[in-house]
This record gives sequence, structure tokens and C-alpha cells, in this order.
Amino acid sequence: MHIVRRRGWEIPEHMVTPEAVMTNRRGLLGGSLALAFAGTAYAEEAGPPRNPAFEAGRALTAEKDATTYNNFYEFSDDKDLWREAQALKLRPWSIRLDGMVKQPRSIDIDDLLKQVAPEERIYRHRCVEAWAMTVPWTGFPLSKLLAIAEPLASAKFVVFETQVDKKTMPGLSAPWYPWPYVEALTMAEAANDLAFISTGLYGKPLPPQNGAPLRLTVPWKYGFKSAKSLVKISFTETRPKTFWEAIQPAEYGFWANVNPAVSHPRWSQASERLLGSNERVPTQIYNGYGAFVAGLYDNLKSEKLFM
Ligand SMILES: Nc1nc2c(c(=O)[nH]1)N[C@H]1C(S)=C(S)[C@@H](COP(=O)(O)O)O[C@H]1N2
Ligand SMILES: [Mo]
Repeated sequence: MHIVRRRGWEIPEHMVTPEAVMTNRRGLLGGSLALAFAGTAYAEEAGPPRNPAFEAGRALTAEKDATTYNNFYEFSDDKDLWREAQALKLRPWSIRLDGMVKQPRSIDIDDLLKQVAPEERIYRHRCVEAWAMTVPWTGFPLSKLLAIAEPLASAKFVVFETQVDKKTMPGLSAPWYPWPYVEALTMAEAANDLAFISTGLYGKPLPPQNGAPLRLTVPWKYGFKSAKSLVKISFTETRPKTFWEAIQPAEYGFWANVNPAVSHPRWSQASERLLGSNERVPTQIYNGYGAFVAGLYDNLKSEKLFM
């Protein structure tokens, strides 16, 4: 049977981009010319404005590499799961905001997207497995979502939960994993300017395999912290058990800040392999974002911050 399915990148652009940004695009074309010169351009119809505060310092990964080599265990533990991931149903989609908030509720993704102004940020990404990429995300600061959720002052952690849909996610049939995929940040980490919610990639709607329609992006931490396809964001007083911590606490902890000097028990974290070229480059502490985030950990020296 031939099933016609609307893929993530076929969603009309006006559904994900407010009118104000659409009409502003022509003014951005000069910027893309300069980028082409720098060798980091991508085939863009010009997305939302790029935030210049985040300099990646290395060439962009090819879009094809970032969208065909993925970790998304709900689909498969193979890296080439992108075909299976096209089955993810992206609409209707709502996000539950609950726990220690003023008023628990669900918000439709399109209502949410109307309340936030999209921007583009080029971030480095470092997987705990030691592969890395550099990609342009579209989205908005996580702090904007915190403001919408209205957490109580007594909340200490933000917990992110991924979609569980047995019909479209074959990986869920592996019973030894503690589904749903759960990740968490402290409130201070979540409020940090670097913490981002991604809704797009390379100026297009976020592909399912990269975590459509809404994905956490915390680039100073190992990639597993950046939970995909979020359906619930809740606020708690106590630190939750996160997915990979539940599986193997000695290898994948709560903090998981990138540090080349702290080896994974089974391999070195000193360098990383760039997707595409396979070039090995040195890994940087906090993935190079220490100026933004190192201060978050000044009073947490007794924690296992780097695993
Ligand atoms: N729900 C969910 N989120 C997830 C994962 C996953 O398996 N399931 N894998 C994580 C890991 S290990 C990495 S490295 C990144 C990979 O993101 P990418 O495929 O967009 O590069 O997603 C993270 N988020
Ligand atoms: Mo990862």
C-alpha cells in the first residue's frame, strides 16, 4: 500500500515562521553572501535572523550528514534511522507543562510558536560517543518557555520528556530501556542564555530524526542531554533519574558537561570526530562554551560535573 505522508520538511513555512520574520527576509540576503565566502553557507531560503553571539569557530557540517547520522533510540539504535523516523506524526502536537507551576496545562505547539520569536544559532554538538557536528538551529531560548510555563519559585529542576508512540517508534519495543526518554536541567542551567529549544535546522523545519517538532539543545553538555520530540516539561523539587543515568550511572551522569580531561570509562574524551570529514579535533571544556556556563558550577565542585 502506498501511504502519502507529510514529512517534517514539507510543512509549509508559514506554519512555523511568524509573518514578521518572513517579510524581513530580503534584508538578510547580504549576510548570506558573506557566509558563502566564508565557506559555511548552506542552501537557505534565509531563515530567521542569526544570533551573532554564538560563533562556532569551525565550518558547518553538511546538512546531509547531520540529518542521516543520528541518535534517536525510540526509532533504532542504528545511526541510519532517519527513514524510520519519517513516520513520526508531527501534528497535532501538544506539550504538557506541569509539576511545580502556577497552573498545570497543555499547550498546542502552534500556539506556543506564536508566542516566541524565532532566531538562528550555530552551535557545536558533541556526542558522548566522540562524534561532533556544527549546525544552524532555528528556535528560541529555553528561558522563553520557562516564562510561559510560570514555574514556582521553589522549583529546582526542569524535566524534559520525549514522545512515546509505539505505533511509529519501533525502538520502544526494546523493553530493557526505561522509556520514556527523560532528561533534566537545574533551573539555573535552564535559564542560561545558551539553553535553547530547537524547532528547525538549516533554515528548514526540524526533521523528525533530529527531534521534531521541539527539541532541547544544550551544547555545553554531551548530546544525550538534548532530548528530542518533547511532549512534557515539568518542574520538580527533587532531581529526577534521567534515561541514561538509569541505564548506566557510572557512564552517563546527570551533569554530563563536556570535558576532554575526564575520560568515559571505556574511551578518551580528549578529541572528537567531525561528521563528514571524519577529521579529529581537540575537544574543549564545556564544548567551548565555558564563558557562558562555567559560572553555573562554581558552588557545585563536589558533584560529578563532567560525566
Ligand atoms: N528522545 C531522544 N532524545 C535524544 C536521543 C535519543 O535516543 N532519544 N539521543 C541523544 C543523543 S545521544 C544525541 S548525540 C543527540 C543526537 O542528536 P542528532 O541526531 O540531532 O544529532 O540526541 C539526543 N537526544
Ligand atoms: Mo550522543
